[in-house]
Amino acid sequence: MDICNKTVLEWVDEAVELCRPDKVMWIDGSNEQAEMLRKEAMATGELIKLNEEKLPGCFLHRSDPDDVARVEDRTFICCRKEEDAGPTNNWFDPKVAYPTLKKLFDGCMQGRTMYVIPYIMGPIGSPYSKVGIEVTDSIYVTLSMLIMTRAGDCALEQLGESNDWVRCMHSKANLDPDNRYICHFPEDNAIWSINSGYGGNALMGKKCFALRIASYQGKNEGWMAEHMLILGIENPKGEVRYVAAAFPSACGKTNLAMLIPPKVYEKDGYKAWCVGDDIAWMRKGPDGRLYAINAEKGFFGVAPGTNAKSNPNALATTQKNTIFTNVVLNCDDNTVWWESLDKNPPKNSIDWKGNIWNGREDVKGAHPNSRFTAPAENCPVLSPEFNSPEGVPIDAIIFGGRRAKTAPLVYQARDWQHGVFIGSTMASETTAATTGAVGVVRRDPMAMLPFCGYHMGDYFKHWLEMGDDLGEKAPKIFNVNWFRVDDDGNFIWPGFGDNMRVIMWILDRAAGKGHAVETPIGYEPAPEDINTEGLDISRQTLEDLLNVDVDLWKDEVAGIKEFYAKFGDKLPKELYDELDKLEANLNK
Ligand code: GTP
Ligand code: SPV
Ligand code: MN
Repeated sequence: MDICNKTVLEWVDEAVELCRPDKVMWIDGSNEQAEMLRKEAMATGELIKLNEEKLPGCFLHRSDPDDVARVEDRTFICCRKEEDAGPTNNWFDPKVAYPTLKKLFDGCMQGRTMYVIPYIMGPIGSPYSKVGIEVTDSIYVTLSMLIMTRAGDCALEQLGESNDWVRCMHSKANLDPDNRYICHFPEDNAIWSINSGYGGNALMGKKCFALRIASYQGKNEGWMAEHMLILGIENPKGEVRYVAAAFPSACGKTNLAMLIPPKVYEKDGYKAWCVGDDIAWMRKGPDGRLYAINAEKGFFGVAPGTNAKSNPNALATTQKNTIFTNVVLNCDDNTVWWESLDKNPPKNSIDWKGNIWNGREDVKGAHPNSRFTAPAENCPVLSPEFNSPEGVPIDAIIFGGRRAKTAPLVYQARDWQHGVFIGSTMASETTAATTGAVGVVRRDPMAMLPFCGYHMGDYFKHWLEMGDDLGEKAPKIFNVNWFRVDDDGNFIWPGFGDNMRVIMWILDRAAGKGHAVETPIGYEPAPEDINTEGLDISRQTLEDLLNVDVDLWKDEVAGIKEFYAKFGDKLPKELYDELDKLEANLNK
């Protein structure tokens, strides 16, 4: 295809001049080209071809053992004024960042090919979609982008002559962790990422563009870019209603997005549809309601824990044309394995680091953040609205995280402002999705702490303004916690498909129906308001799940105060009002 967008051509010329690749290849989105790249990656060992009968079109990739997760301490927001990045982001002065990065990029692609990937975030032809161009020297990144985004000529066609596109410079360079930089320049529509080849550091459509840059664009243009799954629930009459849910990384978005209804609903004809599992772009539609599109075209899902019982739809999605990263290679039949896939760790196998493993019990075979990159079209429950340019109307927004004791199974905000307060005070135990300690409780507002491209105080304000704009038609806001444990540390809620029982209460409430009781923290169902037919759960357990421990919540208030203090006068007054209300309710 002839590329006539001058802004694109000029920028690619500059990138070539800086990186000095031996060759430049424009990714057109054709299968022939992708096939050629796969062959080349197999020849270099970057991809290992898996069993064509059992896993057609599937590959295994092993990343560098030092490059297995997002690196939040190496991720920067490079806006001109430090205060605009806010207290929760690492700021890097663009006056210093650009020269630093240019030095690292200088000649970094010598002896390599530069792949130029034009891509669309969002459905083709949607007025809500946006275009990015990523240059990279990684075939793995290129093939992953072809799965995760609508990439190739379609993106250049959609862009036309426009200058509204995100410039994404990526090089794996030499994977040096000390010189790893994931830098965002929201004011320049640009992202520079170097010395990582992994997931959210390198697939720049994902967190870099679709959340960090897009959240900044959304604030300026009156829409929202959120770390949310989108799920549709169809009732026996064929009516589908949608929820969007924000949980921190590795806290259950993919699982909820692909849930299988429990028998009690399935027998009556209820169905669940997956629109997206990680990134929702939302804006007010022509009828005044909030509409969401999934910015992505594939799933970059956590492998460990995915199995035929927990998430059969995700497992089915990975059975063809999928790239697995950092899982176990079963040498007997050339397939893959990860912890809790089944109870039979392969006896003759290689672990994620490339060492002989053979199912030994003292070390994990797959990395805890090992992932599959799978096309959305493989998903057995992909929503018929997946490619809809208008998106789907959202009835409820759900926040959630991993909390051992504090947060109850579910509660509802009294109104939008209270809902924004709940989102802004979210906390969760950290997971393997980012480097650093696992299992430490940290505040993660709206699951966006590592992904907001500007000052989070302004982000909260933007949420409040969206609520004002949506008025009566705003979705209702809820909070869930699938991860309450007993005193021995066992999860007490069955979770997974059974989470639909909670979603049903949420949808009832969002429709202005359904029973609730008022608690100091918001509206909760009474134990009998959750449908437990067919579930082996005692009333006492349900009461425990819904219990609000006033002392723990008083500690929570203290924690929130400390967290809010970071934002100084950028924290909207409305949220302090809500905090006062919560404190007063707890002291009643
Ligand atoms: P990212 O892709 O990092 O954004 O993660 P995610 O939010 O999509 O998380 P995912 O659905 O992949 O789940 C991560 C882990 O949580 C897996 O080990 C799941 O098995 C586990 N998990 C998901 N849902 C539930 C649940 O309802 N209950 C319990 N106990 N565990 C769950
Ligand atoms: C997350 O960490 O939230 C992910 C994986 O979805 S990554 O693409 O690495 O951001
Ligand atoms: Mn995610």
